[in-house]
Amino acid sequence: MSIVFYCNWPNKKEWIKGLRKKFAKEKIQVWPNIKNRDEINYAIVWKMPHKELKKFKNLKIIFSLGAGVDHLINKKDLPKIPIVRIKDPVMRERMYNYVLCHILNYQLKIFDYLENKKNKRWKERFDILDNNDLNVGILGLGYLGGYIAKLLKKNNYKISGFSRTNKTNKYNFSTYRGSNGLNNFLKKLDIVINLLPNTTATQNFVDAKVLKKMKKNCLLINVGRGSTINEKDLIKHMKKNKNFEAVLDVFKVEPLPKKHGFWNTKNIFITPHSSSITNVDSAIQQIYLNYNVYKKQKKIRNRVNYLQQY
Ligand code: OXD
Repeated sequence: MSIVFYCNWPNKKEWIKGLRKKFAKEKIQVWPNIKNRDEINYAIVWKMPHKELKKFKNLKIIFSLGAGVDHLINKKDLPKIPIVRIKDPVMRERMYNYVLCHILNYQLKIFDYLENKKNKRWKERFDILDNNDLNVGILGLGYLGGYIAKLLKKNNYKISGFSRTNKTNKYNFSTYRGSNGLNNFLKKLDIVINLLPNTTATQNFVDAKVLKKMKKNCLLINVGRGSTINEKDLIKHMKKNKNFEAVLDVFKVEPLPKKHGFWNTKNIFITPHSSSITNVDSAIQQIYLNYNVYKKQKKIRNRVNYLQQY
Protein backbone atom coordinates (compact mmCIF):
# COMPACT_ATOMS: atom_id res chain seq x y z
CA MET A 1 0.00 0.00 0.00
CA SER A 2 1.31 3.45 -0.82
CA ILE A 3 0.23 6.97 -1.70
CA VAL A 4 1.04 8.99 -4.81
CA PHE A 5 1.57 12.74 -4.51
CA TYR A 6 1.42 15.26 -7.33
CA CYS A 7 1.25 19.02 -7.56
CA ASN A 8 3.26 21.66 -9.38
CA TRP A 9 2.90 24.49 -6.91
CA PRO A 10 6.04 26.46 -6.02
CA ASN A 11 5.82 25.16 -2.42
CA LYS A 12 5.79 21.52 -3.57
CA LYS A 13 8.84 20.63 -1.44
CA GLU A 14 7.10 21.86 1.68
CA TRP A 15 4.16 19.59 0.85
CA ILE A 16 6.38 16.57 0.35
CA LYS A 17 8.23 17.19 3.60
CA GLY A 18 4.99 17.71 5.52
CA LEU A 19 3.30 14.64 4.05
CA ARG A 20 6.30 12.41 4.70
CA LYS A 21 6.40 13.57 8.31
CA LYS A 22 2.68 13.15 8.96
CA PHE A 23 2.27 9.89 7.04
CA ALA A 24 5.47 8.50 8.56
CA LYS A 25 4.15 4.95 8.52
CA GLU A 26 3.05 5.04 4.90
CA LYS A 27 5.03 5.15 1.71
CA ILE A 28 4.60 8.42 -0.20
CA GLN A 29 5.63 8.11 -3.85
CA VAL A 30 6.18 11.46 -5.49
CA TRP A 31 5.39 11.54 -9.19
CA PRO A 32 7.32 10.97 -11.49
CA ASN A 33 9.50 8.80 -9.20
CA ILE A 34 7.09 5.90 -8.94
CA LYS A 35 8.65 2.60 -7.88
CA ASN A 36 5.60 0.41 -7.88
CA ARG A 37 2.48 1.70 -9.56
CA ASP A 38 0.27 -1.20 -8.55
CA GLU A 39 0.78 -0.76 -4.85
CA ILE A 40 -0.69 2.75 -4.93
CA ASN A 41 -4.15 2.92 -3.33
CA TYR A 42 -4.47 6.63 -2.56
CA ALA A 43 -3.68 9.79 -4.48
CA ILE A 44 -3.09 13.24 -2.98
CA VAL A 45 -3.08 15.51 -6.01
CA TRP A 46 -3.70 18.87 -7.59
CA LYS A 47 -4.25 18.94 -11.35
CA MET A 48 -2.38 15.75 -12.06
CA PRO A 49 -2.45 15.00 -15.81
CA HIS A 50 -5.21 12.43 -16.23
CA LYS A 51 -3.13 10.22 -18.45
CA GLU A 52 -0.80 9.75 -15.46
CA LEU A 53 -3.46 9.46 -12.78
CA LYS A 54 -5.37 6.78 -14.63
CA LYS A 55 -2.32 4.54 -14.72
CA PHE A 56 -2.86 3.72 -11.02
CA LYS A 57 -5.23 0.83 -11.41
CA ASN A 58 -5.65 0.13 -7.68
CA LEU A 59 -6.65 3.58 -6.52
CA LYS A 60 -9.36 3.66 -3.83
CA ILE A 61 -9.65 7.38 -3.04
CA ILE A 62 -8.38 10.63 -4.54
CA PHE A 63 -7.73 13.51 -2.15
CA SER A 64 -7.83 16.92 -3.85
CA LEU A 65 -5.32 19.42 -2.52
CA GLY A 66 -7.87 22.21 -2.79
CA ALA A 67 -11.51 23.00 -2.18
CA GLY A 68 -12.33 22.70 -5.88
CA VAL A 69 -12.52 19.31 -7.56
CA ASP A 70 -13.22 20.37 -11.13
CA HIS A 71 -9.80 19.00 -12.06
CA LEU A 72 -11.09 15.52 -11.14
CA ILE A 73 -14.85 15.19 -11.27
CA ASN A 74 -16.77 13.46 -14.06
CA LYS A 75 -13.79 13.13 -16.34
CA LYS A 76 -14.35 10.44 -18.93
CA ASP A 77 -10.76 9.31 -18.66
CA LEU A 78 -10.76 8.89 -14.86
CA PRO A 79 -12.31 6.07 -12.83
CA LYS A 80 -15.40 7.04 -10.80
CA ILE A 81 -13.87 6.47 -7.39
CA PRO A 82 -14.50 8.59 -4.26
CA ILE A 83 -12.99 12.08 -4.31
CA VAL A 84 -12.34 13.97 -1.09
CA ARG A 85 -12.04 17.74 -1.03
CA ILE A 86 -10.42 20.08 1.46
CA LYS A 87 -12.81 21.93 3.78
CA ASP A 88 -10.38 23.94 5.76
CA PRO A 89 -11.19 26.71 8.25
CA VAL A 90 -7.84 28.36 7.47
CA MET A 91 -8.70 28.49 3.76
CA ARG A 92 -12.06 30.05 4.37
CA GLU A 93 -10.51 32.64 6.63
CA ARG A 94 -8.02 33.45 3.87
CA MET A 95 -10.87 33.77 1.39
CA TYR A 96 -12.79 36.00 3.78
CA ASN A 97 -9.77 38.28 4.23
CA TYR A 98 -9.39 38.61 0.48
CA VAL A 99 -13.04 39.45 -0.05
CA LEU A 100 -13.13 41.90 2.85
CA CYS A 101 -10.01 43.64 1.57
CA HIS A 102 -11.67 44.29 -1.80
CA ILE A 103 -14.96 45.36 -0.25
CA LEU A 104 -13.07 47.90 1.84
CA ASN A 105 -11.04 49.10 -1.14
CA TYR A 106 -14.27 49.76 -3.00
CA GLN A 107 -16.07 51.21 -0.01
CA LEU A 108 -13.23 53.55 1.04
CA LYS A 109 -12.14 54.32 -2.54
CA ILE A 110 -8.57 53.44 -1.66
CA PHE A 111 -7.45 53.29 -5.30
CA ASP A 112 -8.38 56.95 -5.74
CA TYR A 113 -5.77 57.86 -3.13
CA LEU A 114 -3.18 55.90 -5.08
CA GLU A 115 -3.98 58.03 -8.12
CA ASN A 116 -3.92 61.17 -6.01
CA LYS A 117 -0.50 60.30 -4.68
CA LYS A 118 0.85 59.98 -8.21
CA ASN A 119 -0.32 63.55 -8.81
CA LYS A 120 0.66 64.87 -5.34
CA ARG A 121 -2.97 65.73 -4.82
CA TRP A 122 -4.37 66.19 -1.28
CA LYS A 123 -8.08 65.53 -1.61
CA GLU A 124 -10.27 64.46 1.29
CA ARG A 125 -13.40 62.46 0.64
CA PHE A 126 -16.57 63.10 2.56
CA ASP A 127 -18.78 60.63 0.70
CA ILE A 128 -17.62 57.58 2.62
CA LEU A 129 -20.01 54.65 2.74
CA ASP A 130 -20.57 52.75 5.96
CA ASN A 131 -21.00 49.00 6.19
CA ASN A 132 -24.76 49.17 6.54
CA ASP A 133 -24.99 51.31 3.40
CA LEU A 134 -23.81 48.41 1.29
CA ASN A 135 -25.88 45.54 -0.07
CA VAL A 136 -23.56 42.59 -0.53
CA GLY A 137 -24.73 39.40 -2.25
CA ILE A 138 -23.05 36.02 -2.19
CA LEU A 139 -23.54 33.87 -5.26
CA GLY A 140 -23.05 30.30 -4.00
CA LEU A 141 -23.64 29.60 -0.32
CA GLY A 142 -21.42 26.57 0.20
CA TYR A 143 -18.72 26.00 2.78
CA LEU A 144 -16.84 29.18 1.80
CA GLY A 145 -19.77 31.36 0.73
CA GLY A 146 -21.86 30.63 3.79
CA TYR A 147 -18.95 31.50 6.07
CA ILE A 148 -18.14 34.76 4.27
CA ALA A 149 -21.80 35.77 4.34
CA LYS A 150 -22.08 35.15 8.09
CA LEU A 151 -18.96 37.15 8.94
CA LEU A 152 -19.90 40.07 6.69
CA LYS A 153 -23.35 40.10 8.26
CA LYS A 154 -21.75 40.27 11.70
CA ASN A 155 -19.81 43.27 10.41
CA ASN A 156 -23.08 45.07 9.62
CA TYR A 157 -23.13 44.70 5.84
CA LYS A 158 -26.58 44.09 4.33
CA ILE A 159 -26.24 40.50 3.19
CA SER A 160 -28.24 38.25 0.91
CA GLY A 161 -27.39 35.02 -0.85
CA PHE A 162 -28.24 33.02 -3.95
CA SER A 163 -27.89 29.26 -4.12
CA ARG A 164 -29.01 26.23 -6.06
CA THR A 165 -30.86 24.73 -3.10
CA ASN A 166 -33.24 26.28 -0.60
CA LYS A 167 -31.31 27.77 2.32
CA THR A 168 -34.09 29.86 3.89
CA ASN A 169 -33.93 28.17 7.27
CA LYS A 170 -30.19 28.06 7.44
CA TYR A 171 -29.29 31.76 7.53
CA ASN A 172 -30.47 34.95 9.20
CA PHE A 173 -30.48 36.85 5.90
CA SER A 174 -32.54 36.62 2.70
CA THR A 175 -31.66 33.85 0.31
CA TYR A 176 -32.84 33.42 -3.27
CA ARG A 177 -32.87 30.74 -5.93
CA GLY A 178 -34.24 30.16 -9.42
CA SER A 179 -34.33 32.72 -12.22
CA ASN A 180 -36.91 35.05 -10.60
CA GLY A 181 -34.94 34.83 -7.41
CA LEU A 182 -31.81 35.82 -9.30
CA ASN A 183 -33.43 39.02 -10.64
CA ASN A 184 -34.59 40.06 -7.19
CA PHE A 185 -31.26 39.17 -5.66
CA LEU A 186 -29.10 41.06 -8.16
CA LYS A 187 -31.03 44.25 -8.65
CA LYS A 188 -30.34 45.71 -5.22
CA LEU A 189 -26.70 44.70 -4.82
CA ASP A 190 -23.74 47.05 -4.61
CA ILE A 191 -21.30 44.16 -4.43
CA VAL A 192 -21.66 40.66 -5.90
CA ILE A 193 -19.29 37.98 -4.61
CA ASN A 194 -19.20 35.04 -6.98
CA LEU A 195 -18.26 31.76 -5.32
CA LEU A 196 -19.88 29.40 -7.80
CA PRO A 197 -18.10 26.11 -8.42
CA ASN A 198 -17.32 24.86 -11.90
CA THR A 199 -20.18 22.53 -12.87
CA THR A 200 -22.13 21.89 -16.06
CA ALA A 201 -24.87 24.19 -14.75
CA THR A 202 -22.60 27.13 -13.91
CA GLN A 203 -20.73 27.49 -17.23
CA ASN A 204 -20.86 31.17 -18.26
CA PHE A 205 -23.52 31.76 -15.60
CA VAL A 206 -22.52 35.43 -15.32
CA ASP A 207 -23.18 36.49 -18.91
CA ALA A 208 -24.46 39.67 -20.61
CA LYS A 209 -28.02 39.01 -19.40
CA VAL A 210 -27.00 38.54 -15.79
CA LEU A 211 -24.58 41.49 -15.86
CA LYS A 212 -27.37 43.71 -17.13
CA LYS A 213 -29.37 42.91 -14.02
CA MET A 214 -26.64 44.28 -11.77
CA LYS A 215 -26.38 47.96 -10.80
CA LYS A 216 -24.27 49.99 -13.22
CA ASN A 217 -21.74 50.83 -10.51
CA CYS A 218 -21.64 47.39 -8.96
CA LEU A 219 -18.44 45.68 -7.83
CA LEU A 220 -18.16 42.05 -8.98
CA ILE A 221 -15.66 39.88 -7.11
CA ASN A 222 -14.96 36.47 -8.65
CA VAL A 223 -13.27 34.01 -6.33
CA GLY A 224 -15.25 30.96 -7.52
CA ARG A 225 -14.20 29.65 -10.89
CA GLY A 226 -13.27 31.43 -14.11
CA SER A 227 -15.59 29.19 -16.12
CA THR A 228 -18.65 30.75 -14.43
CA ILE A 229 -18.11 34.09 -16.16
CA ASN A 230 -18.56 34.84 -19.82
CA GLU A 231 -15.34 36.78 -20.15
CA LYS A 232 -16.16 38.46 -23.48
CA ASP A 233 -19.51 39.63 -22.12
CA LEU A 234 -17.81 41.05 -19.04
CA ILE A 235 -15.32 43.05 -21.11
CA LYS A 236 -18.13 44.44 -23.29
CA HIS A 237 -20.21 45.26 -20.23
CA MET A 238 -17.36 47.10 -18.57
CA LYS A 239 -16.60 49.12 -21.69
CA LYS A 240 -20.20 50.31 -21.72
CA ASN A 241 -20.52 50.84 -17.98
CA LYS A 242 -17.52 52.86 -16.90
CA ASN A 243 -18.42 52.73 -13.21
CA PHE A 244 -18.72 48.95 -13.04
CA GLU A 245 -15.76 47.38 -11.25
CA ALA A 246 -14.44 43.83 -11.10
CA VAL A 247 -11.93 42.00 -8.96
CA LEU A 248 -10.98 38.72 -10.60
CA ASP A 249 -8.90 35.99 -9.01
CA VAL A 250 -9.88 33.09 -11.29
CA PHE A 251 -9.96 32.77 -15.06
CA LYS A 252 -10.98 30.40 -17.83
CA VAL A 253 -7.34 29.95 -18.78
CA GLU A 254 -4.65 30.25 -16.11
CA PRO A 255 -2.14 31.81 -16.14
CA LEU A 256 -4.17 34.55 -17.82
CA PRO A 257 -2.73 34.83 -21.37
CA LYS A 258 -0.77 38.02 -22.07
CA LYS A 259 -3.15 38.88 -24.92
CA HIS A 260 -6.29 38.57 -22.82
CA GLY A 261 -8.58 41.61 -22.91
CA PHE A 262 -8.85 41.72 -19.11
CA TRP A 263 -5.32 43.07 -18.78
CA ASN A 264 -6.24 46.30 -20.55
CA THR A 265 -9.77 46.71 -19.27
CA LYS A 266 -10.09 49.67 -16.93
CA ASN A 267 -11.53 48.92 -13.48
CA ILE A 268 -10.56 45.24 -13.54
CA PHE A 269 -8.23 44.26 -10.72
CA ILE A 270 -6.44 40.96 -11.31
CA THR A 271 -4.85 38.52 -8.84
CA PRO A 272 -3.29 35.19 -9.87
CA HIS A 273 -5.68 32.65 -8.30
CA SER A 274 -4.39 33.42 -4.83
CA SER A 275 -7.43 34.47 -2.82
CA SER A 276 -7.29 31.27 -0.81
CA ILE A 277 -4.11 29.30 -1.25
CA THR A 278 -4.23 25.91 0.49
CA ASN A 279 -2.49 26.06 3.86
CA VAL A 280 0.02 23.19 3.90
CA ASP A 281 -0.11 22.31 7.61
CA SER A 282 -3.84 22.45 8.13
CA ALA A 283 -4.58 20.68 4.83
CA ILE A 284 -2.15 17.85 5.58
CA GLN A 285 -3.65 17.53 9.04
CA GLN A 286 -7.09 17.23 7.47
CA ILE A 287 -6.10 14.78 4.75
CA TYR A 288 -4.41 12.64 7.40
CA LEU A 289 -7.51 12.66 9.57
CA ASN A 290 -9.80 11.79 6.65
CA TYR A 291 -7.43 9.05 5.55
CA ASN A 292 -7.42 7.50 9.02
CA VAL A 293 -11.18 7.72 9.45
CA TYR A 294 -11.48 5.83 6.18
CA LYS A 295 -8.91 3.21 7.15
CA LYS A 296 -10.41 2.57 10.58
CA GLN A 297 -14.14 3.09 9.99
CA LYS A 298 -14.50 2.90 6.20
CA LYS A 299 -16.23 6.31 6.31
CA ILE A 300 -15.33 8.95 3.73
CA ARG A 301 -15.40 12.50 5.12
CA ASN A 302 -15.78 15.54 2.83
CA ARG A 303 -16.66 13.26 -0.05
CA VAL A 304 -17.61 14.99 -3.27
CA ASN A 305 -21.02 14.30 -4.78
CA TYR A 306 -20.60 13.21 -8.40
CA LEU A 307 -24.11 14.39 -9.29
CA GLN A 308 -23.72 17.87 -7.84
CA GLN A 309 -20.12 18.01 -9.09
CA TYR A 310 -18.78 19.57 -5.89
C1 OXD B 1 -9.22 25.52 -4.63
C2 OXD B 1 -8.55 26.62 -5.31
O1 OXD B 1 -10.09 24.89 -5.22
O2 OXD B 1 -7.61 27.18 -4.77
O3 OXD B 1 -8.89 25.25 -3.48
O4 OXD B 1 -8.94 26.98 -6.41
